[in-house]
Amino acid sequence: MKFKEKYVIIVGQAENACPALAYNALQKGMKDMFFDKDIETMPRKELEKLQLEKLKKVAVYCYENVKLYKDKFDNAKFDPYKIKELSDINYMPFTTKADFRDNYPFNMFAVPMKKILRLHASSGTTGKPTVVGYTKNDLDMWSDCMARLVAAAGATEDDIVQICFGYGLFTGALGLHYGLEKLGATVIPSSSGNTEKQVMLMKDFGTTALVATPSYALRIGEVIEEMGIAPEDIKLRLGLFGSEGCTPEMRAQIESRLHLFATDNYGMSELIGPGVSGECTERCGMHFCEDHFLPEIINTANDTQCKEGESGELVITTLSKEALPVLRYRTHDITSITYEPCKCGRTSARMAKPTGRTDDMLKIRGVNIFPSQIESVIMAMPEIAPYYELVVGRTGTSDNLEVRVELADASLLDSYANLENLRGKINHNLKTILGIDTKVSLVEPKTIVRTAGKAKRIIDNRPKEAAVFSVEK
Ligand code: DLL
Repeated sequence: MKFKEKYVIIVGQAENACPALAYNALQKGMKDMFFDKDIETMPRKELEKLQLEKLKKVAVYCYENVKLYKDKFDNAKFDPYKIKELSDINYMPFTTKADFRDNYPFNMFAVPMKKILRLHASSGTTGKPTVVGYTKNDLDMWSDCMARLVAAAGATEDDIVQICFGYGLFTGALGLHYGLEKLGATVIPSSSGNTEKQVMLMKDFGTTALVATPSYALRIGEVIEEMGIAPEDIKLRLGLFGSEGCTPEMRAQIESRLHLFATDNYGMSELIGPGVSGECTERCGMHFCEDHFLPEIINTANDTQCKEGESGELVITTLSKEALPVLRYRTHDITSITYEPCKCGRTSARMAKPTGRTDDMLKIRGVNIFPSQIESVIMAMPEIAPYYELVVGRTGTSDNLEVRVELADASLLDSYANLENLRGKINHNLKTILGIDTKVSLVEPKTIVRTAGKAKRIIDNRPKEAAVFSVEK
């Protein structure tokens, strides 16, 4: 095992609507430790020096080994041999999802197939998936990043971790799996679905940490309740969540149902999978594994870099990948970055929870709306269950939106007046946040579909050519 040092620190105020519960979860043995302290606490000047060296190498490596980059650089008259400082990245062309599509399946690989040990793929909404390949060194780097991030979130070698991401082409399960094994934790590769069995295993095996999408974590909480299992019979203390957005309100719901301390992980298949960034126990942003992933925030109006703290599109350059290096990848995720030192001692940049994607913004009667704004309202109302669907249509040039929410308690159905009061209250709360009226529909308890992976909350009824966002990505 590669622990360089172990640290036990008292965790400060976490971003959390349920501080008492989270604190109890921490008291159940959560420690904050470093997996690779030298790198994780490296002074920023040294880190930036390392990044510059790696940036120079990866730019030349891409130019010499991937036709796409040779063409892009030549067209943009960008000379990879002349990079002198990190800010020279501003002149480097971007890479997009379309580049992956155009080079399907393997044309963006920088090594011959015999060097590829693993393939993963992400499902797109239409057509072919995005394919990613890994060399042995890539797989080692990936599990190192994951081990760092789960250790930062409080996982230890004493944890019994149930991985409820779907195993298969999706990067989530195997990414967490190998990282947690590298840390020394006990892994239960239970995959997603068959939730009653998941709960049985959780109880019988004494699972202490759960890996899942936030929406599946909620579903697991619901089934624990349905099975009449007392929270004390489940030993969960830590949630390692990610792969989809989770508002603070939804996180609070998960924590109060599962009695654990929930942490967030960010990543995407094209870049590696999970392992790009993740929260430490301070929960004040997700730390990048910045020696491997160089982040920028781009103003989409003019494609220039934003200042620290400003919100824009996250763009990432992989600094160490061999099989599939990716330069200035446009993630479409909207977030901001801070370089402020974190109380945990890590020196890496941190990203805020993404507020949405540049391609999932809805324009309703001229007002820009992100689904996460709606989620924050719904999750904060006890009368409604934490499940919802957004049905988007189009009238003329504007989108219209129906918000379908599920009643928490069937007894509300007995009174029309109560239902109307509730609908009015939801409408009012949504209007306060969004600034416009929306159509709110109340549906019976347990009628909105539960998923074991990423929730599909948007039903897009707009004519095909008008749909400007994709739901899955
Ligand atoms: O979801 C990788 C992953 C697996 C990350 C497990 C974390 C944990 P993709 O399927 O390619 O990869 O989806 C990537 O999911 O661009 C975001 O829009 C979204 N996403 C991922 N993590 C988060 C997060 C994996 N923590 C896309 N918060 C990304 C919000 C997230 N959105």
